[in-house]
Amino acid sequence: MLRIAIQAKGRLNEESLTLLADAGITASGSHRKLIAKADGFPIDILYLRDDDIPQAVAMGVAQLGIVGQNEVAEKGLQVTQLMPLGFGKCRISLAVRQSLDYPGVQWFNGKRIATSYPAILKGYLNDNKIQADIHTIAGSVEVAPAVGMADAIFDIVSSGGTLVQNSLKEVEEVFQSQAVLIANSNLSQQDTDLTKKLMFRFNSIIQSRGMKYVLFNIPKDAVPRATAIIPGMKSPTILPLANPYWCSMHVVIPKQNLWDKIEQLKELGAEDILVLALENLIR
Ligand code: PRT
Ligand code: ZN
Repeated sequence: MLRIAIQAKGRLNEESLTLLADAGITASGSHRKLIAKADGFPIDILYLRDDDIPQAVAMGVAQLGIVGQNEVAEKGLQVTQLMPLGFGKCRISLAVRQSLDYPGVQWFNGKRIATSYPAILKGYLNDNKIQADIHTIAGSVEVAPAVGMADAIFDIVSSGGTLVQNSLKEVEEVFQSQAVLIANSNLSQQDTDLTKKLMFRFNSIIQSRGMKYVLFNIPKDAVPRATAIIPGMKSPTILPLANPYWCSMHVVIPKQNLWDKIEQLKELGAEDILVLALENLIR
C-alpha cells in the first residue's frame, strides 16, 4: 500500500488534490484527517506541513510526496525527485532596498541576509566566494531590512508584489522551483510498480494541460496548407462534410501558440473554429 504526503493547507494543497483527483484519486471521508484513504487507487493521503514532507518521504513514513523543489533542496535529505508537476512555480532570489545602486553580487560581502532558506543561500554564497552573515528567520522575511534586522533578504518571489510593497528589489535569482513528485529511495517492487502507474497518469494530465483540442471547417483545397501549419500529433483528422467542397479538421495544439495558429488558419479560409479543453492526453 502506497502513502503519499501532500501539504495539509497552503499554496500547494489545492493543486495537489486537483492533480490526484484528475488522476482518479479522491480522498474518502468528508472531513480531513491526518491520513485519508483514497478511492480509485491503492494509496493513502497523508496531510503534512510542507516543511515536513521531505523528511516523511526520506524516512519512509510516506513513500511519495508532493512538495516544492525549494523544500527538497533546503532539507538536503535523501529522496528521489521523480517528476516536476508544473504548478507552485516560484524562484528564490536575493533582494535589496530599492534605493540601493546595486553594483553586483560582491556587494553581499560582509552583509547580513535574512532568509528561511539558509542552506540554499549558503551554497550560493560559497559558489560565489562571498562571506556574508546569514540570519535565519521563519517568516515575514521581507520586513527584515525595514526593521533593521538585515541588509538584504533571500526569499521566495513569484509575482514580485511583496518585494515592491516592502520597497525591495530582486537583484539575483538563485533558485527556480515548482512542485515535484518525490519518492523514498528504497521503494519495494510493488510500490515501484504502483508509482509508475501514478506517474503515467500524472504525465498524461500534465501534458494535456498544455494542449487544446481545435476543430474547424475549411475548404478542401486548403487542407494541405492547413496541415503544414498544424501538423497535429501524427497528422490532423479530416472528416467529410455534406458540402463536397468543405471538410472538418481536428487537431491538438499546444496552447502557447494557439492564437497564432488560429489567425493563420482563418487566412486560409477556416470557419466555425471550436477550441476545446483537453481532458486527457494518453500517448
Ligand atoms: O504551513 P506550511 O508550512 O505547509 O506552508 P508554508 O506557509 O511554509 O508554505 P506556503 O503554503 O506559503 O508555500 C508552499 C510552497 O509554495 C512553497 O514552498 C513554494 O514551493 C511554493 N510557492 C509558490 C510559494 C510562492 N509561490 C509564494 N509566492 N511560496 C511562498 N510564496 C510567498 C513568498 O514567501 C512571499 O512572501 O509569497 C510571497 C511572494 O509572492 P509575490 O507573488 O508577492 O512575489
Ligand atoms: Zn512550510
